[in-house]
Amino acid sequence: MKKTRTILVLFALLFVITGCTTRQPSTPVSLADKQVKTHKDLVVGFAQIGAESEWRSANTLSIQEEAERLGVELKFSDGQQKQENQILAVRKFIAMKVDVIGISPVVETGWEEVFQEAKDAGIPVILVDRGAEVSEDLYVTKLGSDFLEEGKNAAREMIKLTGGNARIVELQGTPGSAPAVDRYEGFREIIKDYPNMLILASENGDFTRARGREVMEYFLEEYGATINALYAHNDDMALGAIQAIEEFGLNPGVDIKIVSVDAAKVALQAIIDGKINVSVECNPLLGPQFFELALKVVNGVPVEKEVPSIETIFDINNAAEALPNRKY
Ligand code: GZL
Repeated sequence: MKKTRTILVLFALLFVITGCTTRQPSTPVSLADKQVKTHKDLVVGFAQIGAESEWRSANTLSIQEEAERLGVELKFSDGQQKQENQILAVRKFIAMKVDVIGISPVVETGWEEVFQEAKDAGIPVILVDRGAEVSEDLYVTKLGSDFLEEGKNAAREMIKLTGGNARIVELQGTPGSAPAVDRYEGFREIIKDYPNMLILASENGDFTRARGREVMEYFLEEYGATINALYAHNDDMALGAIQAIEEFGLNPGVDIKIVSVDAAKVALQAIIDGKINVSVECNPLLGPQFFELALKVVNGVPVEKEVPSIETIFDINNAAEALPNRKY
């Protein structure tokens, strides 16, 4: 009897030491067990491009207002459309040991080194709005629009407006920026099948109203009334071009059909006034989606590599209805 009891005690001891109990094999630590952060715990660095357009200002406001609403500590930097300023800002955020870095890269190239520094520092990078040509392990996710599709939609609308017979001038966005590259490509992908959709000239308007006006003045000096269509990569350049067209003595939206991108309030008003014919929406209100992604990333919740924003196409049929509640 005594021998049996000794064996049982030894057996029980064996279980306790090696953990060989009847419990399930050890399960990975679940999020519920981890110290899960909330928005109020977050410190986020955001390297914004600048304040070049209505779209950008609305994008900035959306990010700042959402941070305020959620109680996120936001370190915000305005790059004034210079890549070197954005790189400096990312390095500053790394030194500050923020939890997440958000950035809208002004151009697609030149980010490998500084994104690698963020990765080495263990700080995740989220691309917001514009993309970057870097290896996919250097950023966690990209939130924003499909610029190629925006360019294709702009071309489809231009074909409808001109019956496939147009002499087009194009105001491009910032050279090397993802929206400019893709809107340029997308537009051509569609019109290549229409032999009478001719692009007379295409120049950089840098996404600003002032440059859009200057370049349109140049186009009008060169081509005059032979121009019957303008494709602008954003509304601000289209609005600048409208000033030049009117000064030249032509009717924007009538003599020269105008298709632009962004669908900011000012463009919807210009559509109602008959001066812009179509604006393809590019939604800048990315604040809520950005901070939702940031929290997931910090808490180790898997996120998609690409998160699309939802867009509409505005023309004379829907602009008036949308304008009163338009946030940007
Ligand atoms: C597009 C955004 C572009 C807008 C412009 O997502 O990057 O930059 O179309 C802005 O208005 O300047």
